[in-house]
Amino acid sequence: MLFPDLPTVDIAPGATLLRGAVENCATELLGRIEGVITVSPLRTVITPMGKSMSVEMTNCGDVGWVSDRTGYRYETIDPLTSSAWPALPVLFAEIAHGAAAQAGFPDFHPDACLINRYAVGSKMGLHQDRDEQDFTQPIVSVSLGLPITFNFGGNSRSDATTKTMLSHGDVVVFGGPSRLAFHGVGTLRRGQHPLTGPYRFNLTFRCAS
Ligand code: MD3
Ligand code: FE
Repeated sequence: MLFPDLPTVDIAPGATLLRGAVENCATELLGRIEGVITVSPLRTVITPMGKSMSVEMTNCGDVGWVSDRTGYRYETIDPLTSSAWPALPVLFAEIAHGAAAQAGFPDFHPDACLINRYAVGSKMGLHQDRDEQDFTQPIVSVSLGLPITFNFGGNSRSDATTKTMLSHGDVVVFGGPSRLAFHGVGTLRRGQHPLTGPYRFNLTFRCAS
């Protein structure tokens, strides 16, 4: 197992936090992110509602999550470059698989990784992730750089939310009863992280197709 001695915290049924799990490989992860961004640059996208998202994003893997006037979906071609998304780095695949296995999902082999970059003022409102084909597979989240408040609700938008801080190196596996829970993050506060400067990065690994 990749993180054998790590304490796990259940933040909700099916949601397992591996605090600091990737701290010791953060520099290598950020190097891989840089490599992806060189090929498929970060960009802001517009929602079907016509609003610009405050988070900058890109993808790697067989498919990538895209949003435009016509909707949300996964695409094999990056609409910005008109080429395939960069391949999922082996390190990403190992971390995602290892974290999911530790949380009780040993068959997790993601085909998509959404990379979000938060600058000061960026936020993400409460939403569900339901553009993927297989909801029996979890989503694995990796946080790097500045910390942010994570809001975690239930399966209805109006359900109460709990707040958890997500910090550098944290990994969370959202499966089972948490897979379709509403979630979002608060506004990124100004700060400086030794490895990411004024930014927070979040990787989400998905079985999309
Ligand atoms: C719970 N990203 O990309 S990560 C997203 O920090 C997204 O960038 C946030 O929500 C971020 O869709 C939150 C935690 C997370 C990610 C996916 C989930 C929690 C989730 C999917 C289902 C349930
Ligand atoms: Fe989400």
